[in-house]
Amino acid sequence: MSAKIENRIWDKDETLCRADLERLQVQRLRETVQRVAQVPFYKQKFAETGITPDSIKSAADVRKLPFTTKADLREHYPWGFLACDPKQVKRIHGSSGTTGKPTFVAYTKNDRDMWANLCARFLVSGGLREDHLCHMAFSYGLFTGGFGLHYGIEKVGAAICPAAGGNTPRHILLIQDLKPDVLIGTPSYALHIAEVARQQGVDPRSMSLRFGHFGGEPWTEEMRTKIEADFDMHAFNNYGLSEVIGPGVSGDCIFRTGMHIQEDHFLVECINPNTLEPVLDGQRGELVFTALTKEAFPLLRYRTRDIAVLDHGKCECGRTTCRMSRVIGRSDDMLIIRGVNVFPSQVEEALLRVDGVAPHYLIEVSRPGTMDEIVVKVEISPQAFSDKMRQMQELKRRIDHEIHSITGIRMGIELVEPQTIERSMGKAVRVVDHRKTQAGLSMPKP
Ligand code: DLL
Repeated sequence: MSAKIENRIWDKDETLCRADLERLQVQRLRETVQRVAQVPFYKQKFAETGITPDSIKSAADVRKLPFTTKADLREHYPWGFLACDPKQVKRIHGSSGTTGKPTFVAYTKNDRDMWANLCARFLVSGGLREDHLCHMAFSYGLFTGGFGLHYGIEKVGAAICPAAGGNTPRHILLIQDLKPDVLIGTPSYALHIAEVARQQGVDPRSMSLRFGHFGGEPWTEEMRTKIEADFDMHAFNNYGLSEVIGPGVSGDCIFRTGMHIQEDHFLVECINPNTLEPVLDGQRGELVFTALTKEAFPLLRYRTRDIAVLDHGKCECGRTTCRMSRVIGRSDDMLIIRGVNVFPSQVEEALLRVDGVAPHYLIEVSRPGTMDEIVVKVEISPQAFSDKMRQMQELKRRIDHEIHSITGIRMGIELVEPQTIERSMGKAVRVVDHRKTQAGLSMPKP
Protein backbone atom coordinates (compact mmCIF):
# COMPACT_ATOMS: atom_id res chain seq x y z
CA MET A 1 0.00 0.00 0.00
CA SER A 2 1.33 3.37 -0.94
CA ALA A 3 0.23 5.35 2.16
CA LYS A 4 2.59 5.18 5.16
CA ILE A 5 1.04 4.49 8.53
CA GLU A 6 2.59 4.93 11.93
CA ASN A 7 1.57 3.73 15.37
CA ARG A 8 -0.08 6.54 17.33
CA ILE A 9 -2.02 6.54 20.57
CA TRP A 10 -4.68 9.20 21.15
CA ASP A 11 -5.31 8.80 24.86
CA LYS A 12 -2.76 7.76 27.50
CA ASP A 13 -5.50 5.79 29.28
CA GLU A 14 -5.24 3.24 26.47
CA THR A 15 -1.89 2.22 27.91
CA LEU A 16 -2.62 1.98 31.65
CA CYS A 17 -0.78 -0.90 33.25
CA ARG A 18 -3.12 -3.80 34.01
CA ALA A 19 -3.05 -3.17 37.77
CA ASP A 20 -4.04 0.49 37.35
CA LEU A 21 -6.64 -0.47 34.78
CA GLU A 22 -8.21 -2.99 37.10
CA ARG A 23 -8.24 -0.50 40.00
CA LEU A 24 -10.03 1.98 37.75
CA GLN A 25 -12.49 -0.66 36.58
CA VAL A 26 -13.38 -1.66 40.14
CA GLN A 27 -13.91 1.94 41.21
CA ARG A 28 -16.03 2.65 38.12
CA LEU A 29 -18.00 -0.56 38.46
CA ARG A 30 -18.94 0.38 42.01
CA GLU A 31 -20.08 3.79 40.80
CA THR A 32 -22.17 2.16 38.10
CA VAL A 33 -23.78 -0.24 40.57
CA GLN A 34 -24.61 2.76 42.73
CA ARG A 35 -26.06 4.61 39.73
CA VAL A 36 -28.25 1.78 38.43
CA ALA A 37 -29.58 0.88 41.87
CA GLN A 38 -32.37 3.35 41.07
CA VAL A 39 -33.30 1.60 37.79
CA PRO A 40 -36.35 -0.54 38.71
CA PHE A 41 -35.07 -3.63 36.85
CA TYR A 42 -31.72 -3.60 38.68
CA LYS A 43 -33.22 -2.41 41.96
CA GLN A 44 -35.34 -5.53 42.08
CA LYS A 45 -32.46 -7.83 41.08
CA PHE A 46 -30.17 -6.23 43.68
CA ALA A 47 -32.87 -6.67 46.34
CA GLU A 48 -33.16 -10.37 45.47
CA THR A 49 -29.41 -11.00 45.69
CA GLY A 50 -28.36 -8.41 48.27
CA ILE A 51 -25.96 -6.63 45.89
CA THR A 52 -24.59 -3.22 46.92
CA PRO A 53 -21.60 -1.26 45.62
CA ASP A 54 -19.59 -2.85 48.45
CA SER A 55 -20.15 -6.27 46.88
CA ILE A 56 -17.66 -5.23 44.18
CA LYS A 57 -14.10 -5.87 45.34
CA SER A 58 -12.52 -6.94 42.06
CA ALA A 59 -13.37 -6.77 38.36
CA ALA A 60 -14.31 -10.46 38.52
CA ASP A 61 -17.11 -9.53 40.92
CA VAL A 62 -19.02 -8.33 37.86
CA ARG A 63 -20.20 -11.94 37.77
CA LYS A 64 -22.33 -11.30 40.84
CA LEU A 65 -24.40 -8.86 38.78
CA PRO A 66 -27.47 -9.74 36.70
CA PHE A 67 -27.38 -10.09 32.92
CA THR A 68 -29.34 -7.69 30.72
CA THR A 69 -30.82 -8.79 27.40
CA LYS A 70 -32.48 -7.14 24.42
CA ALA A 71 -35.75 -8.71 25.64
CA ASP A 72 -35.34 -6.85 28.97
CA LEU A 73 -34.92 -3.58 27.08
CA ARG A 74 -38.06 -4.27 25.07
CA GLU A 75 -40.02 -5.15 28.15
CA HIS A 76 -39.10 -1.79 29.68
CA TYR A 77 -39.64 0.19 26.48
CA PRO A 78 -38.92 3.03 26.03
CA TRP A 79 -37.13 4.38 29.09
CA GLY A 80 -37.26 1.79 31.88
CA PHE A 81 -33.45 1.57 31.94
CA LEU A 82 -32.79 5.30 32.07
CA ALA A 83 -30.43 6.02 34.96
CA CYS A 84 -30.42 9.82 34.86
CA ASP A 85 -32.86 12.69 35.08
CA PRO A 86 -34.66 12.74 31.67
CA LYS A 87 -33.77 16.43 31.39
CA GLN A 88 -30.11 15.41 31.21
CA VAL A 89 -30.64 13.31 28.10
CA LYS A 90 -29.02 15.20 25.25
CA ARG A 91 -29.09 12.59 22.47
CA ILE A 92 -31.20 9.58 21.56
CA HIS A 93 -30.30 6.73 19.22
CA GLY A 94 -31.86 3.35 18.63
CA SER A 95 -31.65 0.02 16.92
CA SER A 96 -34.20 -2.24 15.31
CA GLY A 97 -36.28 -4.62 17.36
CA THR A 98 -38.60 -7.51 16.71
CA THR A 99 -41.79 -5.60 17.42
CA GLY A 100 -41.33 -2.90 14.82
CA LYS A 101 -40.35 -0.53 17.60
CA PRO A 102 -36.66 0.22 17.97
CA THR A 103 -34.96 -0.04 21.33
CA PHE A 104 -33.82 3.43 22.32
CA VAL A 105 -30.58 4.39 23.99
CA ALA A 106 -29.77 7.74 25.58
CA TYR A 107 -26.71 9.90 26.19
CA THR A 108 -25.99 12.76 28.58
CA LYS A 109 -23.56 15.48 27.58
CA ASN A 110 -20.74 13.60 29.34
CA ASP A 111 -21.73 10.38 27.56
CA ARG A 112 -21.58 12.17 24.21
CA ASP A 113 -18.14 13.59 24.96
CA MET A 114 -16.84 10.25 26.20
CA TRP A 115 -18.24 8.53 23.06
CA ALA A 116 -16.52 11.02 20.73
CA ASN A 117 -13.25 10.36 22.57
CA LEU A 118 -13.62 6.58 22.21
CA CYS A 119 -14.21 6.93 18.48
CA ALA A 120 -11.22 9.27 18.25
CA ARG A 121 -9.09 6.56 19.87
CA PHE A 122 -9.72 3.90 17.25
CA LEU A 123 -9.71 6.37 14.35
CA VAL A 124 -6.26 7.64 15.34
CA SER A 125 -5.04 4.13 15.97
CA GLY A 126 -6.03 3.37 12.35
CA GLY A 127 -4.22 6.32 10.81
CA LEU A 128 -6.60 9.32 11.10
CA ARG A 129 -4.75 12.63 11.34
CA GLU A 130 -5.86 16.23 11.81
CA ASP A 131 -5.20 17.18 8.20
CA HIS A 132 -7.31 14.36 6.72
CA LEU A 133 -10.67 14.73 5.01
CA CYS A 134 -13.12 11.90 5.76
CA HIS A 135 -15.93 10.77 3.51
CA MET A 136 -18.83 9.53 5.63
CA ALA A 137 -20.95 6.84 3.98
CA PHE A 138 -22.88 5.85 7.13
CA SER A 139 -26.38 7.22 7.45
CA TYR A 140 -27.20 9.84 10.05
CA GLY A 141 -30.26 8.92 12.06
CA LEU A 142 -31.29 6.68 14.92
CA PHE A 143 -28.48 4.34 13.80
CA THR A 144 -25.37 5.16 15.84
CA GLY A 145 -22.90 4.80 12.95
CA GLY A 146 -23.15 8.23 11.30
CA PHE A 147 -23.23 10.52 14.32
CA GLY A 148 -20.89 8.34 16.39
CA LEU A 149 -18.07 8.39 13.86
CA HIS A 150 -18.81 12.01 12.89
CA TYR A 151 -18.07 13.39 16.33
CA GLY A 152 -15.05 11.12 16.71
CA ILE A 153 -13.59 12.57 13.51
CA GLU A 154 -14.26 16.12 14.69
CA LYS A 155 -12.70 15.32 18.05
CA VAL A 156 -9.48 14.39 16.27
CA GLY A 157 -9.69 17.69 14.43
CA ALA A 158 -10.03 16.18 10.97
CA ALA A 159 -12.48 17.38 8.29
CA ILE A 160 -15.61 15.55 7.29
CA CYS A 161 -17.90 15.40 4.30
CA PRO A 162 -21.18 14.00 5.71
CA ALA A 163 -22.26 12.40 2.44
CA ALA A 164 -24.39 9.79 4.34
CA GLY A 165 -25.97 6.60 2.99
CA GLY A 166 -27.39 5.83 -0.47
CA ASN A 167 -26.85 7.09 -4.03
CA THR A 168 -23.56 5.45 -4.93
CA PRO A 169 -22.85 7.47 -8.11
CA ARG A 170 -23.10 10.61 -5.99
CA HIS A 171 -20.60 9.17 -3.49
CA ILE A 172 -18.24 8.51 -6.38
CA LEU A 173 -18.67 12.04 -7.70
CA LEU A 174 -17.99 13.56 -4.28
CA ILE A 175 -14.97 11.34 -3.70
CA GLN A 176 -13.50 12.22 -7.11
CA ASP A 177 -14.08 15.94 -6.72
CA LEU A 178 -13.35 16.47 -3.01
CA LYS A 179 -10.50 13.94 -2.78
CA PRO A 180 -11.02 12.65 0.76
CA ASP A 181 -8.27 10.61 2.45
CA VAL A 182 -10.51 8.36 4.55
CA LEU A 183 -13.66 6.33 3.83
CA ILE A 184 -16.09 5.51 6.64
CA GLY A 185 -18.95 3.04 6.27
CA THR A 186 -19.81 -0.64 6.16
CA PRO A 187 -17.24 -2.90 4.49
CA SER A 188 -19.79 -4.22 2.00
CA TYR A 189 -20.63 -0.67 0.95
CA ALA A 190 -16.95 0.08 0.38
CA LEU A 191 -16.78 -2.86 -2.02
CA HIS A 192 -19.94 -1.66 -3.71
CA ILE A 193 -18.49 1.80 -4.25
CA ALA A 194 -15.44 0.19 -5.86
CA GLU A 195 -17.61 -1.97 -8.08
CA VAL A 196 -19.84 0.89 -9.26
CA ALA A 197 -16.77 3.06 -9.83
CA ARG A 198 -15.29 0.39 -12.10
CA GLN A 199 -18.59 0.12 -13.98
CA GLN A 200 -18.32 3.85 -14.59
CA GLY A 201 -14.82 3.41 -15.93
CA VAL A 202 -13.19 4.83 -12.79
CA ASP A 203 -10.37 2.83 -11.20
CA PRO A 204 -10.97 3.03 -7.43
CA ARG A 205 -7.18 2.90 -6.92
CA SER A 206 -6.95 6.22 -8.71
CA MET A 207 -9.19 7.74 -6.04
CA SER A 208 -7.64 9.58 -3.12
CA LEU A 209 -8.87 7.21 -0.36
CA ARG A 210 -5.92 5.77 1.58
CA PHE A 211 -7.53 4.75 4.88
CA GLY A 212 -10.86 3.08 5.60
CA HIS A 213 -12.69 2.53 8.89
CA PHE A 214 -15.36 -0.10 8.50
CA GLY A 215 -17.82 -1.74 10.85
CA GLY A 216 -21.47 -2.23 11.70
CA GLU A 217 -21.61 -5.71 10.14
CA PRO A 218 -19.53 -8.90 10.05
CA TRP A 219 -16.78 -9.15 7.45
CA THR A 220 -13.79 -11.33 6.75
CA GLU A 221 -10.04 -11.05 6.25
CA GLU A 222 -10.70 -11.90 2.60
CA MET A 223 -12.95 -8.84 2.33
CA ARG A 224 -10.29 -6.70 3.97
CA THR A 225 -7.71 -7.87 1.44
CA LYS A 226 -10.09 -7.11 -1.40
CA ILE A 227 -11.00 -3.62 -0.13
CA GLU A 228 -7.32 -2.80 0.39
CA ALA A 229 -6.44 -3.97 -3.12
CA ASP A 230 -9.46 -2.27 -4.72
CA PHE A 231 -8.67 1.17 -3.28
CA ASP A 232 -4.97 0.87 -2.42
CA MET A 233 -5.90 1.71 1.17
CA HIS A 234 -5.40 0.50 4.75
CA ALA A 235 -8.72 -0.90 5.98
CA PHE A 236 -9.50 -1.06 9.71
CA ASN A 237 -12.25 -2.86 11.56
CA ASN A 238 -14.25 -1.26 14.36
CA TYR A 239 -17.00 -2.80 16.43
CA GLY A 240 -19.79 -1.60 18.63
CA LEU A 241 -23.48 -1.78 19.37
CA SER A 242 -26.07 0.79 20.32
CA GLU A 243 -26.88 -0.75 23.69
CA VAL A 244 -23.26 -0.44 24.78
CA ILE A 245 -22.50 2.95 23.16
CA GLY A 246 -22.49 2.55 19.35
CA PRO A 247 -19.20 2.42 17.43
CA GLY A 248 -16.27 2.85 19.81
CA VAL A 249 -16.45 -0.36 21.83
CA SER A 250 -13.34 -1.69 20.07
CA GLY A 251 -11.18 -1.11 17.03
CA ASP A 252 -8.07 -2.29 15.22
CA CYS A 253 -4.61 -0.85 15.78
CA ILE A 254 -2.07 -0.87 12.96
CA PHE A 255 -0.94 -4.41 13.85
CA ARG A 256 -4.47 -5.72 13.31
CA THR A 257 -4.24 -8.71 15.60
CA GLY A 258 -7.73 -8.19 17.00
CA MET A 259 -9.72 -5.11 17.99
CA HIS A 260 -8.66 -3.38 21.22
CA ILE A 261 -11.61 -3.22 23.61
CA GLN A 262 -11.89 0.09 25.46
CA GLU A 263 -11.70 -1.68 28.78
CA ASP A 264 -11.49 1.44 30.93
CA HIS A 265 -15.08 2.16 29.82
CA PHE A 266 -16.53 -1.31 29.24
CA LEU A 267 -15.87 -4.44 31.22
CA VAL A 268 -15.84 -7.39 28.84
CA GLU A 269 -16.67 -11.03 29.49
CA CYS A 270 -16.73 -13.90 27.05
CA ILE A 271 -19.21 -16.60 28.05
CA ASN A 272 -20.58 -19.89 26.88
CA PRO A 273 -24.08 -18.81 25.75
CA ASN A 274 -25.61 -22.05 27.02
CA THR A 275 -24.00 -22.45 30.43
CA LEU A 276 -23.32 -18.70 30.92
CA GLU A 277 -19.91 -19.68 32.34
CA PRO A 278 -16.79 -17.77 31.25
CA VAL A 279 -14.67 -19.27 28.49
CA LEU A 280 -10.88 -18.98 28.30
CA ASP A 281 -8.92 -16.68 26.02
CA GLY A 282 -8.73 -18.25 22.58
CA GLN A 283 -12.10 -19.96 22.92
CA ARG A 284 -15.23 -18.83 21.18
CA GLY A 285 -17.93 -17.32 23.33
CA GLU A 286 -20.59 -14.63 23.50
CA LEU A 287 -19.37 -11.15 24.37
CA VAL A 288 -20.96 -9.50 27.38
CA PHE A 289 -20.31 -5.86 28.23
CA THR A 290 -20.85 -3.82 31.38
CA ALA A 291 -20.77 -0.04 31.08
CA LEU A 292 -18.35 1.57 33.52
CA THR A 293 -18.69 5.28 32.81
CA LYS A 294 -22.06 5.87 31.20
CA GLU A 295 -24.55 8.18 32.89
CA ALA A 296 -27.81 7.94 30.93
CA PHE A 297 -27.96 4.31 29.89
CA PRO A 298 -25.46 2.13 31.73
CA LEU A 299 -26.30 -1.53 31.23
CA LEU A 300 -24.91 -4.34 33.36
CA ARG A 301 -23.64 -7.47 31.64
CA TYR A 302 -25.38 -6.78 28.34
CA ARG A 303 -25.54 -9.97 26.30
CA THR A 304 -24.53 -8.95 22.79
CA ARG A 305 -25.20 -12.35 21.16
CA ASP A 306 -22.01 -11.70 19.17
CA ILE A 307 -19.65 -14.66 19.18
CA ALA A 308 -15.93 -13.84 19.21
CA VAL A 309 -12.62 -14.81 20.84
CA LEU A 310 -10.70 -12.73 23.42
CA ASP A 311 -6.95 -12.30 23.72
CA HIS A 312 -5.41 -10.65 26.81
CA GLY A 313 -1.88 -11.04 25.42
CA LYS A 314 0.47 -8.11 24.82
CA CYS A 315 0.14 -6.08 21.64
CA GLU A 316 3.09 -4.43 19.92
CA CYS A 317 1.22 -1.14 19.64
CA GLY A 318 1.60 -0.41 23.36
CA ARG A 319 -2.09 -0.50 24.25
CA THR A 320 -2.66 -2.72 27.24
CA THR A 321 -6.27 -3.53 26.54
CA CYS A 322 -7.66 -6.93 25.70
CA ARG A 323 -8.40 -7.64 22.03
CA MET A 324 -11.38 -9.33 20.42
CA SER A 325 -11.38 -11.27 17.17
CA ARG A 326 -13.74 -10.42 14.38
CA VAL A 327 -17.34 -11.33 15.17
CA ILE A 328 -17.61 -14.95 14.04
CA GLY A 329 -21.35 -15.39 14.39
CA ARG A 330 -24.39 -14.76 16.54
CA SER A 331 -25.93 -16.80 19.31
CA ASP A 332 -29.39 -15.70 18.15
CA ASP A 333 -30.98 -15.48 14.73
CA MET A 334 -30.37 -11.79 14.02
CA LEU A 335 -29.33 -11.09 10.44
CA ILE A 336 -27.37 -8.04 9.39
CA ILE A 337 -28.43 -6.94 5.93
CA ARG A 338 -26.46 -4.06 4.46
CA GLY A 339 -25.67 -2.97 8.01
CA VAL A 340 -29.30 -3.10 9.19
CA ASN A 341 -30.23 -5.54 11.94
CA VAL A 342 -33.17 -7.73 10.97
CA PHE A 343 -34.80 -10.53 12.94
CA PRO A 344 -36.71 -13.28 11.08
CA SER A 345 -39.55 -12.69 13.53
CA GLN A 346 -39.96 -9.18 12.07
CA VAL A 347 -40.54 -10.68 8.63
CA GLU A 348 -42.99 -13.13 10.14
CA GLU A 349 -44.85 -10.34 11.87
CA ALA A 350 -45.11 -8.45 8.57
CA LEU A 351 -46.40 -11.51 6.72
CA LEU A 352 -49.04 -12.18 9.35
CA ARG A 353 -50.49 -8.75 8.68
CA VAL A 354 -51.28 -9.66 5.08
CA ASP A 355 -54.41 -11.65 4.18
CA GLY A 356 -53.87 -14.41 1.68
CA VAL A 357 -50.47 -15.44 3.02
CA ALA A 358 -49.88 -18.85 4.61
CA PRO A 359 -47.60 -18.99 7.69
CA HIS A 360 -44.84 -20.63 5.66
CA TYR A 361 -41.89 -18.66 4.42
CA LEU A 362 -38.18 -18.90 3.80
CA ILE A 363 -35.72 -16.03 3.96
CA GLU A 364 -32.76 -16.41 1.61
CA VAL A 365 -29.79 -14.14 2.12
CA SER A 366 -26.91 -13.97 -0.32
CA ARG A 367 -24.19 -11.67 -1.51
CA PRO A 368 -24.02 -12.23 -5.27
CA GLY A 369 -21.77 -9.22 -5.83
CA THR A 370 -20.68 -6.89 -3.09
CA MET A 371 -24.06 -6.09 -1.51
CA ASP A 372 -26.34 -8.33 0.54
CA GLU A 373 -29.52 -9.50 -1.10
CA ILE A 374 -32.48 -10.85 0.73
CA VAL A 375 -35.43 -12.64 -0.80
CA VAL A 376 -38.45 -13.84 1.11
CA LYS A 377 -40.23 -16.81 -0.39
CA VAL A 378 -43.81 -16.60 0.77
CA GLU A 379 -46.39 -19.31 0.41
CA ILE A 380 -49.82 -18.12 -0.66
CA SER A 381 -52.84 -19.62 1.05
CA PRO A 382 -54.86 -22.04 -1.13
CA GLN A 383 -57.84 -19.64 -1.06
CA ALA A 384 -55.76 -16.75 -2.32
CA PHE A 385 -53.91 -18.80 -4.87
CA SER A 386 -54.94 -17.48 -8.23
CA ASP A 387 -53.32 -17.04 -11.54
CA LYS A 388 -54.67 -13.55 -11.95
CA MET A 389 -51.53 -11.51 -12.35
CA ARG A 390 -53.02 -8.30 -10.98
CA GLN A 391 -54.07 -9.85 -7.69
CA MET A 392 -50.69 -11.46 -7.24
CA GLN A 393 -48.94 -8.15 -7.86
CA GLU A 394 -51.17 -6.47 -5.29
CA LEU A 395 -50.37 -9.18 -2.73
CA LYS A 396 -46.66 -8.69 -3.36
CA ARG A 397 -47.02 -4.95 -2.95
CA ARG A 398 -48.76 -5.38 0.42
CA ILE A 399 -46.12 -7.79 1.70
CA ASP A 400 -43.36 -5.45 0.58
CA HIS A 401 -45.07 -2.54 2.33
CA GLU A 402 -45.43 -4.41 5.65
CA ILE A 403 -41.88 -5.75 5.62
CA HIS A 404 -40.49 -2.33 4.82
CA SER A 405 -42.54 -0.62 7.51
CA ILE A 406 -41.27 -3.06 10.17
CA THR A 407 -37.65 -3.64 9.17
CA GLY A 408 -36.89 -0.43 7.29
CA ILE A 409 -35.37 -2.33 4.36
CA ARG A 410 -36.67 -3.60 1.03
CA MET A 411 -36.52 -7.32 0.39
CA GLY A 412 -37.25 -9.28 -2.76
CA ILE A 413 -40.60 -11.05 -2.52
CA GLU A 414 -41.23 -14.31 -4.30
CA LEU A 415 -44.74 -15.78 -4.09
CA VAL A 416 -44.79 -19.55 -4.21
CA GLU A 417 -47.65 -22.02 -4.57
CA PRO A 418 -49.31 -23.60 -1.55
CA GLN A 419 -47.40 -26.56 -0.05
CA THR A 420 -44.10 -25.80 -1.78
CA ILE A 421 -41.97 -24.60 1.14
CA GLU A 422 -40.42 -27.60 2.79
CA ARG A 423 -41.99 -28.43 6.15
CA SER A 424 -39.66 -29.26 8.95
CA MET A 425 -40.16 -31.98 11.53
CA GLY A 426 -38.56 -29.97 14.30
CA LYS A 427 -37.70 -26.29 14.45
CA ALA A 428 -38.78 -24.63 11.22
CA VAL A 429 -35.90 -23.54 9.02
CA ARG A 430 -36.69 -19.91 8.28
CA VAL A 431 -33.36 -18.60 7.08
CA VAL A 432 -30.81 -19.81 4.56
CA ASP A 433 -27.77 -17.57 4.67
CA HIS A 434 -25.67 -18.27 1.59
CA ARG A 435 -23.21 -15.53 2.58
CA LYS A 436 -21.52 -17.84 5.07
CA THR A 437 -20.53 -20.30 2.36
CA GLN A 438 -19.96 -17.64 -0.31
CA ALA A 439 -17.56 -15.44 1.64
CA GLY A 440 -16.05 -18.22 3.73
CA LEU A 441 -16.62 -16.45 7.07
CA SER A 442 -13.36 -17.83 8.27
CA MET A 443 -11.66 -16.88 11.48
CA PRO A 444 -8.66 -14.64 11.35
CA LYS A 445 -5.98 -15.07 13.98
CA PRO A 446 -7.55 -14.01 17.28
O1 DLL B 1 -23.78 -1.31 14.24
C1 DLL B 1 -22.73 0.22 15.78
C2 DLL B 1 -21.63 0.45 14.79
C3 DLL B 1 -21.82 1.36 13.78
C4 DLL B 1 -20.43 -0.19 14.91
C5 DLL B 1 -20.81 1.62 12.89
C6 DLL B 1 -19.38 0.06 14.04
C7 DLL B 1 -19.58 0.97 13.02
P1 DLL B 1 -26.16 -1.67 16.06
O2 DLL B 1 -26.95 -1.14 14.91
O3 DLL B 1 -26.78 -1.66 17.40
O4 DLL B 1 -24.84 -0.85 16.22
O5 DLL B 1 -25.71 -3.13 15.66
C8 DLL B 1 -24.85 -3.84 16.52
O6 DLL B 1 -23.81 -5.00 14.67
O7 DLL B 1 -24.07 -6.53 17.88
C9 DLL B 1 -22.81 -6.81 15.79
O8 DLL B 1 -23.62 -7.95 15.57
C10 DLL B 1 -22.80 -5.98 14.52
N1 DLL B 1 -21.50 -5.31 14.34
C11 DLL B 1 -21.17 -4.04 14.59
N2 DLL B 1 -19.88 -3.81 14.25
C12 DLL B 1 -19.39 -4.97 13.78
C13 DLL B 1 -18.11 -5.40 13.28
C14 DLL B 1 -23.81 -0.72 15.30
N3 DLL B 1 -17.07 -4.59 13.15
C15 DLL B 1 -24.47 -5.18 15.92
N4 DLL B 1 -18.00 -6.70 12.93
C16 DLL B 1 -23.46 -5.88 16.79
C17 DLL B 1 -19.03 -7.54 13.04
C18 DLL B 1 -20.42 -5.93 13.85
N5 DLL B 1 -20.25 -7.21 13.48
